[in-house]
Amino acid sequence: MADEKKKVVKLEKKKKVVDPVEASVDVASQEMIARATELGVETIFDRNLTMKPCNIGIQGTCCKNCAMGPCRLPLPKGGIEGEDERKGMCGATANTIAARNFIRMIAGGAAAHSDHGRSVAEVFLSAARKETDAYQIKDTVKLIAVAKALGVATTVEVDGEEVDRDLDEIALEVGETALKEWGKPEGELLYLKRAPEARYELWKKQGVLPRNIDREIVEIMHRTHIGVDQDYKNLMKQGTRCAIGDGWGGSMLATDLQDILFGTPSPIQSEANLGIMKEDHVNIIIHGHEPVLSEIIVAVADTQEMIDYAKSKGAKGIQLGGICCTANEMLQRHGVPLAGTFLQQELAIITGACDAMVVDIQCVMQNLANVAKCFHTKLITTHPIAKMEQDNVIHIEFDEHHALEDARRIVKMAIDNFQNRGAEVMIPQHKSMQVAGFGVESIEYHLGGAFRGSYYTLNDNVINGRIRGVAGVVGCNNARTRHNYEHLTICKELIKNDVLVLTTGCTAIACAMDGLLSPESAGVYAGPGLAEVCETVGIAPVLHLGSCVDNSRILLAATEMVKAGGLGNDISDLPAAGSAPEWMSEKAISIGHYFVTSGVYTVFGYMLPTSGAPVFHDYISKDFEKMYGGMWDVEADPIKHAHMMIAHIDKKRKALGIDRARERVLMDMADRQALEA
Ligand code: BF8
Repeated sequence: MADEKKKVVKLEKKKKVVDPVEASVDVASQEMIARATELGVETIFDRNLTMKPCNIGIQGTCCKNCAMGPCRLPLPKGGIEGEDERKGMCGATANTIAARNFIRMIAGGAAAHSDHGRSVAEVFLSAARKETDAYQIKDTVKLIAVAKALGVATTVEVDGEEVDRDLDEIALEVGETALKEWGKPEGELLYLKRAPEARYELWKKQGVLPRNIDREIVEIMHRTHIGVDQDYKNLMKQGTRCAIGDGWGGSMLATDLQDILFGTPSPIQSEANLGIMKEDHVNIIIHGHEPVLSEIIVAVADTQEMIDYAKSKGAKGIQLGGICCTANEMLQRHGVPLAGTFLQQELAIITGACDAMVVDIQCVMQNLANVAKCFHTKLITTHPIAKMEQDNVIHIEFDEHHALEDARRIVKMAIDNFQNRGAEVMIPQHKSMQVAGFGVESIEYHLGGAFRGSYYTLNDNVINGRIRGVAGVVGCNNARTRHNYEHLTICKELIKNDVLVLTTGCTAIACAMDGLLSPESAGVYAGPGLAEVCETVGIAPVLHLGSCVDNSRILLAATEMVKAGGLGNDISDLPAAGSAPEWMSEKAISIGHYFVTSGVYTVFGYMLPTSGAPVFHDYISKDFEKMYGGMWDVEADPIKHAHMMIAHIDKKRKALGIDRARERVLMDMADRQALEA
């Protein structure tokens, strides 16, 4: 008996309990983490305490590409003096293994973005062929712009006269041309020439112009198979080709075709955080990435028929909310509020008020099914490539040919479930106001005005030093770091130092939740120069540019800055830097690498899986800077991280000869003309 007692005490002692304040900086999340503990519902925050990451995998030097391994090559504690003699069974060095693993992550990330893009292209083609009632071409201005970028004729000759070509014809050819980018047998990606000319020429010189989107992904899988490419430099060349094919190919096409189908975003006001859920409404949380699904659900949930149906079941209406990048898609086009970031998906169900969580692809945790079991929530998977094994998950396959019926079924199922709620509803009462929906087009409009829309104004302000530089801060949440702490600390430090922040993905959601996307935040957090610009034009110092595929918008905004003049002739000349403070997904590595090879100094938080192979790490940092003008860096401390970015921005300002201009210079007409020349 006494022994048994001892055992129980010992077990109890062992069970670690999550400290909500240590786990997240967000009060709503803290409340829900505590609630999960109280109810005994296990979340990722618990598993973070009980499962430690593999010490060798984290270094990037575990190879499991054949059945003789896994071969594990940890770096000795004191480092390596003299020759590095570590080898796998086949003789693969630490550099080869780290490079193989790194580019397999690029392939995984590029595949995810690009396959998403392909689905959009297929729906686009269905719409252009008028095979579906659910989707139509919405933005014809963008259609024309994209047609031009893809080399599709927008005018035709009739009786010797050049006239506008029929829009349906243009849409059809745009759809067909776009879809070919995934697998065309020869040539190179058409969008590469949207990059500054100097960048395109550099890629050509380095031999990294992607041929088509899929091929570069497949070739990575081939080259990293046992006994193929065993030179980390050559492996990285393919990693580069593949990543460029993501940023300037699959992701960019996804963004463009989504804009044409669903509308190009423009600034829109909304709210963010779990507090957007309403106790007296049917709450439907949509989570994943492809707006192809969420667009139709937004439309159906807004119909009088569904609202009346919800009322007939005792609810006051229907509240939609988003998690992850689907959230960003619905927000930027319809103002649907954000429910939260990646790490809040389980917490949304723990409110007890989530009547349905509808998921498609990417960043969906399998544990959602286990959490949903503890509540009344219907968890609905919708995509043929993303199902779950747990038997409480409902699969309703979504297809563009019967999209409206599918969406109606899903929304009705959520409404019918409203009455099944238990007594345990607890919605945290925290949310923030935000303005989102920025893009290449709206930055031009906002900073230049309707009359003189251009990037000159932005460049002027960079040159005169009010804006010190521009940073792209993007990416995930990672349960190994304190939820949102790094995102917010880095963004605040950057804007305090007059760096304008462009954000996407979960960083954007984190900023929205903290109020950084409201114009008022300029006066509170931004340095005097940046605050002055923001207050003059009425924008926040952190601009939300959309989902993770929309990082392509950051590439194009940077290109517009180059084209506007005065800041060099390539992206690598700009006083700009990139960051992914809390990254975790393979997509983040692909994004990081296309930023680096587009000429951007890019810092990742937490860690990089390269520490076990220092020679390889030096290659993708120092050598890549020489080759591409952009490089990888890593820093877990958010303040140091931000200052590494600022130091790079200052280095670029010095190279441009504008480092002394941080005193205010008012430009007159002659100055402007000189700039434009
Ligand atoms: O694709 S930022 S956690 S949601 S992977 Fe996932 Fe990372 Fe969030 Fe958008 Ni992007």
